[in-house]
Amino acid sequence: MNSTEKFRNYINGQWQNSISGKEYDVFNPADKNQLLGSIPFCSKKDADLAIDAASSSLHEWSNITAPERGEILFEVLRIMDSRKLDLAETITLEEGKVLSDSEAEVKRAMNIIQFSAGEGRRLLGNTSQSENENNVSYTMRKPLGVVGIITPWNFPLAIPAWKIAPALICGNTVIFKPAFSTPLSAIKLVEIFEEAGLPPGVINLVTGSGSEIGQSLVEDNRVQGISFTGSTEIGTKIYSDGASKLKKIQCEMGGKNAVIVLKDADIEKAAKDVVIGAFGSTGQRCTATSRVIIEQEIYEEFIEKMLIFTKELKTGNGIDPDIDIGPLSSLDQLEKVTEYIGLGVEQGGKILIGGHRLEGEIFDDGFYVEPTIFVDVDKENIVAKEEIFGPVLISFKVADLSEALDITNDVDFGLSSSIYTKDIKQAYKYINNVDTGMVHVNSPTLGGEVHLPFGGLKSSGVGHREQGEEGFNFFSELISVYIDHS
Ligand code: UN1
Repeated sequence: MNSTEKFRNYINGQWQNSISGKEYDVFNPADKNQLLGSIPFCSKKDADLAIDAASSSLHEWSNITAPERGEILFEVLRIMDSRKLDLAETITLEEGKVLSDSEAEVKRAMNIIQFSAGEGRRLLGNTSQSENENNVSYTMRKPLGVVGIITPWNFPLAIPAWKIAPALICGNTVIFKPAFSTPLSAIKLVEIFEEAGLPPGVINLVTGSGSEIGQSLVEDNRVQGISFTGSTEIGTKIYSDGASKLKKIQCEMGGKNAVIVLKDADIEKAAKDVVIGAFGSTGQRCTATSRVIIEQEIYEEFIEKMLIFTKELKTGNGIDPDIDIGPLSSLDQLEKVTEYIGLGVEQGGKILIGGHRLEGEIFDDGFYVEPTIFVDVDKENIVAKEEIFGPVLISFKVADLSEALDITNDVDFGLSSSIYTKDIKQAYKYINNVDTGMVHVNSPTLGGEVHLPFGGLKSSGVGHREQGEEGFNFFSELISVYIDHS
């Protein structure tokens, strides 16, 4: 059903249009004829207003006690709990992922809000022994100040939550720029913060052009920190432009995550996990499995098992509970993924299953592509090296763990990886030699728990990790205090 609802920005506690009055429409990627609403198309002027508001409210917000800020986050949690299904449906409608994935995303957003709310009763510093008699020294945390939060379309609720909640508990004020194609989850999240009693100006939502708003946040001297998740190309620009302004920047970017399967692995479990890791969420997550590296003794058997599980997956509109794989999130994504598949074949890769856009009936109205497995791929093939961000898995056959590690590490990215084995020695060799920020043994490359740091090495990330204690370290400055009471 079409919605002609007009949504607004949220600046200084007011829901408002863009200054220019410009708007744009958002559609459902499972059915491009379904209009979901119109959204303010903002520019630099709107971003400036948001920065004004965040700057004016900073003093008051950072002087509210941290436990009190925590109480507001606990209230956010209670409201989210009462709206779980609506939030999950919104994610599925605008992003395309299947409803069970959206429900898991809502849960993940709630977990991080709970974790951050509790931190309001800690935000610890350290006391230390002074060199001088009758002196005391200790560290304490202060907020960074005004921070910009720039988020991608693939986790339109959880990623904003895992940046905004730690930012707020540390006493920062926020300008939130959600992805162009998924603003509705962002709007619902900000509505919840408002209802929970967040004072005006503490969170400000600006929708529209990423490049213009992002650039305003990077250039304005009143913004002290930026937390970004998205492509390596844009993250690199934000990081380097921000560095020239001496801002604190955190960028979480791409992945090309590999699973190694050794000959002693539980093949059934490993094959299931690889298929889910590669094709769940239509492969559109930075921790998706995009390479599987199999020891030669079990290669044929493992490929056979993956084929069986892949054939069982049902692709369609993610709002239908029987569906396993939703559409890609936009026409751009569809074009990018199908282009990569074409290049992979041109460069000598063989497709074992899939490889095409799905057509006919409902598929013509959305951006659907078949789950695709490549075999016999040269290590230098573009699909073996670059992040595709779609349901495409590349398989390799190797002689042993050393060769598997060489392939795993031979990419620009270093986000997540996994090994399947029962041999503790091999597992430790892998843990100690793999170049990724998150390492799994006998579990998929996917996701992470909110109390552990999330992020990667090499081109996958720069700056502090997100989540866990590192999230609070990014959003605060540690001040050293020396007191002489002699
Ligand atoms: C996950 O894969 O569970 O943009 C989270 C991304 C990552 C977050 C992924 N920053 O896909």
